[in-house]
Amino acid sequence: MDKPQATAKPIFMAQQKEVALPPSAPSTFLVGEGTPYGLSPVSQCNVLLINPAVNRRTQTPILKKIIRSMFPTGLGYIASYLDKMQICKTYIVDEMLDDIDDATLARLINSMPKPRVVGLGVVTASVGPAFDIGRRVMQIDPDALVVMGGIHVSVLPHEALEQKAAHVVVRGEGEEIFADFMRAVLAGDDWRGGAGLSWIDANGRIVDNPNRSLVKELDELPPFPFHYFAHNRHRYNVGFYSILSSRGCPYKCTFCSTRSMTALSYRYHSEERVIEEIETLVEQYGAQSIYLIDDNFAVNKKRLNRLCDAIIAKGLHKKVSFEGSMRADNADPSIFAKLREANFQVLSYGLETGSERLMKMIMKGETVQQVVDGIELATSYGFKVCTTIIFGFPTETSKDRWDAIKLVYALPLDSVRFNILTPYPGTPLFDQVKAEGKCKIAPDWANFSVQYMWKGSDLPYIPDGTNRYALMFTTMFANLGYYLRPAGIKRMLTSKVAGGNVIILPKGWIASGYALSVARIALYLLSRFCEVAVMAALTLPVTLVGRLFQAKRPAAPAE
Ligand code: B12
Ligand code: SF4
Repeated sequence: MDKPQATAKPIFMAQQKEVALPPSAPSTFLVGEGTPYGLSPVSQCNVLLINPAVNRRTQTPILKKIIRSMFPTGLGYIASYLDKMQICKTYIVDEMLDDIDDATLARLINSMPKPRVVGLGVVTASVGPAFDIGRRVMQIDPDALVVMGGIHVSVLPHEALEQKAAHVVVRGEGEEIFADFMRAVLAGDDWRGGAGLSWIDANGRIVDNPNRSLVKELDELPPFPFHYFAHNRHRYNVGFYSILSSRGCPYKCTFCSTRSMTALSYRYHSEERVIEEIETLVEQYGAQSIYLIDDNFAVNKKRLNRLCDAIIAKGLHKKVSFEGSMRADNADPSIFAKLREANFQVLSYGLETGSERLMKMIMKGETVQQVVDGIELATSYGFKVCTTIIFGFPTETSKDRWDAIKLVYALPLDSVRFNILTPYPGTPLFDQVKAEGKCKIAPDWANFSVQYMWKGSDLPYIPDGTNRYALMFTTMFANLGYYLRPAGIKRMLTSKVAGGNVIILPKGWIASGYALSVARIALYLLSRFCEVAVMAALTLPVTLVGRLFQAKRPAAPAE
């Protein structure tokens, strides 16, 4: 039982140099006193935070290998806040890296001092595993409190409580809410009045306490605790070298979940704080490339200018490159020049669709042409540009999809990902398709993930005029076609990180043991594609009839 879990083989550390670090701990579950990372053993921690794995039905394990993986940011912030406030020590386990079987869970919980609190971070794609862990914790120790937080339970707090998977749900940003909760729990006080909590009373009634406001000054939160995750730095591939420099996004895209947590606010860390985190990653962990995981790092140009100036003044632009997501309409020549000077190399823009009509409908707030211009301008400044397209918006036609494919294939992009719309709860799009009675929710939301098409078929939403196989066929074709064109193959073989913001295929992978894994993945993808192509052909008559009906209906207003 106490046998350490095998540590996964290090995945490539693309663009990062290996610095002399203390030896890695052999396993997540053995980290504790005596490790060089200053982490506390579980026997000193009243809080166990778990990042549940994404549902296996949602994510194809074989694809997981090449998809960017990253430490659970939200849990890191919560743990370091409890530490800073000297409330208690926290132990973090990431199920994305290590399976948590019953014996392991029992060992962890039984090692904790009382009172014991187990916190789980939940996104829609991890509902099944999260609820399962919650129930298992309750069985192992009926006195332990199970708390859930994260975007999914913030939007739908009653679900976990009704399904007896959690005792308490923290709605919204968790640092301050959970700290107040833990203070009360440890003092033996009544925690039930805390703002931002939903809980279930002795009569089984759910109580939603009032909301708590967002953290006002982000810099009052402690710097991100990279040391909590450093023993697993090889297993998070390039995702270990990530910084969250701002929170939120003021735009109103109807498919995006961001506003469920941060409304339309945009808050950012001071440049001093961001520099401090960059220096930690560069000096302590040898980062050569850092990913800004902000929703949109370029909302405030003055701030971005100051940040770039600070990076340059410290000479960090000579040591490390940067990448991040922004909008094309936030870009202009002056900001591009400054970003290049600060050594930003990869930019991601969401193009979403090739149709101006759909762009208006999803309230993107920018036009297709603006994004196209932004991509071309960024490329002319030497940036590598990545984009994402969403197929399956309401009223979208098959012509819209093929137009988007043609458009994207002609753009000077470094990587692109075509996804099928996942109408996440909390978004206006979810409300719209649900109200129309067209949203299919599998048990535990297992069909809610952008990668679902590679694994399953019961998509959450299919627009009129197509069927699931036709939609999946087009999306898979678009993805495979992009990378299997001569230009795509060349890019995969020569780029520093092929796939840009999506997958991790470091330079030189073809001549390494990694090539075999890639071949297996390619075979899997092609076989799944053939399966879907056959189904699409068999169901073609249904699609054609659907289109006929669509043609007869009056066209949807262009808003
Ligand atoms: C960076 C990022 C990633 C990274 C790393 C994710 C990670 N584990 O940190 C990668 C690329 C790996 C990734 C993967 C995926 N992502 Co992502 N990702 C983001 C992004 C842009 C930032 C995440 C972040 O750092 N947020 C900042 C932190 C501070 O916020 P937070 O995580 O919500 O945590 C706070 C609260 O939620 C709460 N909280 C969270 N957990 C807990 C636990 C407890 C006990 C408590 C009390 C509180 C609490 O307190 C935290 C601190 O304030 C968000 C968008 C966003 N703005 O959040 C999308 C986002 C979270 N991702 C999303 C999705 C869909 C995915 C995937 C499912 C994609 C896929 N495979 O299909 C996977 C799921 C992986 C996973 N297990 O999380 C959606 C989730 C929508 C939804 N309803 O579920 C988002 C919201 C994007 C969007 N706009 O739609 N993602
Ligand atoms: S611009 Fe991006 S992050 Fe902002 S609301 Fe739209 S999709 Fe979400």
